[in-house]
Amino acid sequence: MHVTEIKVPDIGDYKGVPVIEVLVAPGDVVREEQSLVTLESDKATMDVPSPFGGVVREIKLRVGDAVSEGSVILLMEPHGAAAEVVTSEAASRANTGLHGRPQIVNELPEPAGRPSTPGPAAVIAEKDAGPSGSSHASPSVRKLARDLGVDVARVTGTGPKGRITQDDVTAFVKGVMTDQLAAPAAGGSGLNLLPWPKVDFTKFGPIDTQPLSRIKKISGANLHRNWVMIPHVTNNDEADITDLEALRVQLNKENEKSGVKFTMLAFVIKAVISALKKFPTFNASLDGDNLVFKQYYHIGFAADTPNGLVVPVIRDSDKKGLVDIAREMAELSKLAREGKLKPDQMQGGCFSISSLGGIGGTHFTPIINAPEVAILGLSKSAMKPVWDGKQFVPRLILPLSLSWDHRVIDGAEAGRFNAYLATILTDYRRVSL
Ligand code: CAO
Repeated sequence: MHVTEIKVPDIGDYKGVPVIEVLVAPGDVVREEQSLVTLESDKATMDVPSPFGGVVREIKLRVGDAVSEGSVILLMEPHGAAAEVVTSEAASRANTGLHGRPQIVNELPEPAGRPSTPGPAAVIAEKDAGPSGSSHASPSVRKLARDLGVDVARVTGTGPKGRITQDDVTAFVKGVMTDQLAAPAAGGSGLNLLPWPKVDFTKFGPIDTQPLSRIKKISGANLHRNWVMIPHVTNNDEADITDLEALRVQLNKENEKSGVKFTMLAFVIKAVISALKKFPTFNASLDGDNLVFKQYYHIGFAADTPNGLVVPVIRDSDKKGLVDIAREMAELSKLAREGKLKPDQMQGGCFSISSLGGIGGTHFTPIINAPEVAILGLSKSAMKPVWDGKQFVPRLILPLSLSWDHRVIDGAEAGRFNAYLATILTDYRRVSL
């Protein structure tokens, strides 16, 4: 294999210049004059272009290395013998005259009688002297921005000292495209967000990188859309479940042999149905300018599984008794943990409940599960002193966190929903009213 050493060309008086970006990787096919690395001194940013086309075989330096004229950048296998001819022509064309004729190519192994060939000069940009004022970007990045019609002044740099990288430019373009696609027909300014921070975590300590699970990827995309598109508000409230807990414990004792365990969540599902019947907007979905009021009550509950979050749905929960709901919840939770839920067991939900009660916490902000318009979060119940008018008495208090879509529901209505739910949970006889 015919391999050629590519070296740093004549870069004027600059010595020990740090490499700030390596723009190619082993296996890359590069064009003549394509930038290979970016160097940055106190005063200038320089791109070192390839003297000819070829395939990169090995990179000989890393970001952060300090280099001077003659430092080896990489080994390249040129595109055939024609490369030598092209190289010298290209070198003359590319030599800007700024820093004389560079000597950057040495062959490995040097074929007998073959002179080393010159390459193009480094392309140098004075720092902070770009066409867009104080934007700090290397020549190759500026060229990429120009080619894509991007004003570098609008790009936020994430490189060292705020330098704009190629990734920043592409992230900017992606951001603009995404905003334009997502923007409503009537217009809108778009989010115009900063690019996601790119951090080399290995700089700070050892790491272990693992791919996201399939469930996390799917639920993540859904959660992200819901969080960004729905104007969420969360109302926090508390329910006194002292008597309900006593009932739950008693029922569990009586049904010990049946194998069905009544969990607090099963009671809450029944209570939620009463609240949904009283406040039908919470059992609705937005469809353009219409609100679709559902005449059925399918309740989803968030289940934590080793692979991520899933939301099985208990269909027609209003028509089922506590025993059936408790049994179905246990079955669906088991299937969820085993990754065996079928798609239709996660579809058609009207309202979701996310219970962290078995784990802990006081309140949280659940994310609405679109196209639903509200979700109830349950945290861990705890004994608290409650003033009964004469004295403080110990009561078991269940925290309720209701997130709702402000396009559909108003704060007063949400407050009433929570208060009503708390009343039912406190006096469970009301659940059937
Ligand atoms: N307060 C205090 N204790 C509670 C409680 C509450 N609100 N809710 C449940 N508990 C207790 C239960 O009584 C049980 O105690 P015992 O074992 O002594 O009887 C224990 O906590 C464990 O309950 P559980 O979690 O097995 O049962 P559950 O019906 O409460 O929940 C399920 C079932 C599927 C919701 C749950 O297993 C789960 O996955 N929870 C996590 C949901 C989640 O991840 N939500 C976040 C979504 S957003 O990322």
